[in-house]
Order: sequence, then C-alpha cells, then structure tokens
Amino acid sequence: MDGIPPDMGDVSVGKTLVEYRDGIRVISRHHLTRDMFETEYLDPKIPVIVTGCMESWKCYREWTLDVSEKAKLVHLGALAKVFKDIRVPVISMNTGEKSTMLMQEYCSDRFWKSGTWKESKDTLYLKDFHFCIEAPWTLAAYETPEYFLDDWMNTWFDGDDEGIRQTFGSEFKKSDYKFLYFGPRQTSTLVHTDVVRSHSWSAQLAGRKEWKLLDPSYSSVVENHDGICIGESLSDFNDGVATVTQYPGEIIFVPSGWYHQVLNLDNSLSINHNWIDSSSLKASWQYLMKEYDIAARMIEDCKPFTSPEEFEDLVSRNVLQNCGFNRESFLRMVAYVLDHAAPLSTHIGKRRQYYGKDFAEISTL
Ligand SMILES: O=C(O)CCC(=O)C(=O)O
Ligand SMILES: [Fe+2]
Repeated sequence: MDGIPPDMGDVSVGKTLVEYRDGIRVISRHHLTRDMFETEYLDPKIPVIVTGCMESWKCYREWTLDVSEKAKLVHLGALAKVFKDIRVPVISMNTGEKSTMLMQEYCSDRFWKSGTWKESKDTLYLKDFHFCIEAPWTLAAYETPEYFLDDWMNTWFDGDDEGIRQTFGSEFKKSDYKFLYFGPRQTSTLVHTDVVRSHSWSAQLAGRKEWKLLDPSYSSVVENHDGICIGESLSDFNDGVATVTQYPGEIIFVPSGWYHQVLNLDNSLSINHNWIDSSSLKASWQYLMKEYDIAARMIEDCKPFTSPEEFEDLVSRNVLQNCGFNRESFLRMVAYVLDHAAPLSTHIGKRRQYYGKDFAEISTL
C-alpha cells in the first residue's frame, strides 16, 4: 500500500536485528548504538536507513499532515506560515533554470490545487534551501541524531566566522550544509556524489523518495577517466545499483563517495545535512587534490601569461568555486575543528584526534 513500508521481517546481522529493504538495511534507533553505527555503517561506508529518530521533531509533527500511522503529506499551510516571506531557491524540472520566490508564493494556489501541483505549471523543485540560516527559528524544529554529530563542515561554517570571511571574502553570505527539500511528486535530483565527497543524511518528513545508490566499486560506469561524473541516470544500470524507497519518519545515510539519484514518488519534504567526519576526511582531501590537477589542466593555456604564483592562485580560486573548498580553507576547517574538538575524553574527541593525526601525514597540516 502507498506510503506504508513493506514488512520484510527481521534478519540478524552480527548482534543487530535489522530488516533488508531492496538490499539496503533498515534498522531502528533503538537497536543501533553510536558505536554500532560507526563500525557497521560509517567506517565501512555502508548505506543504511534508520527509523525512530524523528518522532519528537516539531517539523515532523507540524509541517506534515497525518494520513495513517506512517503515511504523511506535506502541510502546505504550515510551511507557508513557518517560512512566510522568506525567499526560497527553486529549480525548473523542465529547463533546469534556477530562480527564487517567496515560500508563501511557492505554497500558494498559483501552483497547487487540492494538494496536487497544477499540471499547467512548470514543475518547480524547491531544493538546497539553507533553512537554518534563512529562518533560524527552525533550528529548534529538529535534532541531529547522535550518529551524525561529528560534523566538521557545519561545525566550521557555524563557528568560525573569521575563517569563513578570510576564505570567501567579506561579501560572502553566511552559509552551511543543512538543507530543506520540498518538491511535488516526480521531481528529482540527477546522479551525483555529495560536495567534496561528504556523507549525507536525509530525513523524510512527508511523502516517499526513491533512491538509487551506486556502490563505489562501480563508480567508473558514470565517470570519465578523470573521475568526473558523466552519467545522466543510474536507471541505465543494474550492477552495483540498489533502488530503495524511503518513507516518512526514516533517515537514510548515504556514505561519502556513493553516487546517488533521487525521485520523489509523492509530494515530498525532507531535511538533509552534508557532513565530513573524522573517517571521511582523507577521502575528501584526496578528492580536493584531484580537483586541483583537473583545474590546472583546464587553464593550462594561461600558464605562459602568468607567474607560477598567479597560476596557483587562479587554480585555487577555481577549485574553491567548483568544490566549495580549496586547500587552505579545508586545512583551516580541520585545524578549527581539532582546536574546538569535543573534549578529548569523549568518544568523538578520541576519533577526531586519531583520524586527525592520520590526516596530518598526507596533508602536511
Ligand atoms: O532529495 C533530493 O532530491 C536529493 C538529496 C540528496 O542528494 C542528498 O541528500 O544527498
Ligand atoms: Fe546528494
């Protein structure tokens, strides 16, 4: 039945009771400790769907309408009220063109009739909306589960205003890697990996999402020889691809380096964070270094007209533009997080120190 996850029965993996849904494990928060998440999913980079984390979230209760115990609809009126006259970024599914409009307008009967997107209108997907920055009161509307708390990117963006200003210039608007996605059914996101090979967690508030996840050992099917994504759709492949439906109340963990594409099966509302943690630091750094090589090759023609320093600077600026990080800002993030690390005695503090040393060896931090 629509909106209700199928009951696949329980399976034991090690000491844990899990359920398999189309090759992806589904596990309740009550059976998953932070330690287990690290050893079974985070460190080996295995995707997982976690249930039972969102029941107390205000946004899960108030920005949605209950249809049955598990099925939830997007509450257009509540969203219009919460975000009122804040401008939200939208992308046209027909042309790919990006624009902004007021949330009130996006939720209005200009686009919707009885909870359905009007067919006569170009389908617009509201995505990559920095809702915590634009509407800081929504920070209290949810709580990042403990599994995803070792978040170096958002710790740096939230905390080091001076470092951010020096990296991006004083014109730079405050930013972060916390997003709201809201789209009518059939809106989609094309195949990609997340920014600088970060992990992602995505919490489904209303409607269902279909995920296609590509095992990283098959990445070459969507990449050229430079490792740049050229594939338009994971639907063209079977090997290495898991296709799984995510239901309201579920959080999916998409590990660093996994290509994924997303289709909203219903009108869908979700919250997502991208994050780099201790264990993905090395992969992100290696990705960034590869981006330097690619950026340098792209502007090789400029070499005869620039000094080595100018050329380096140009490459670095292009990488910052393309990836949201360059070498300096990445190292600044690492130094900031290690300086402001959770107390060393804590588990996360220990992991940060451990992986921080490992990272120092490859990065000359
Ligand atoms: O929900 C979407 O459309 C895309 C989400 C995504 O790519 C992510 O959470 O990493
Ligand atoms: Fe993504």
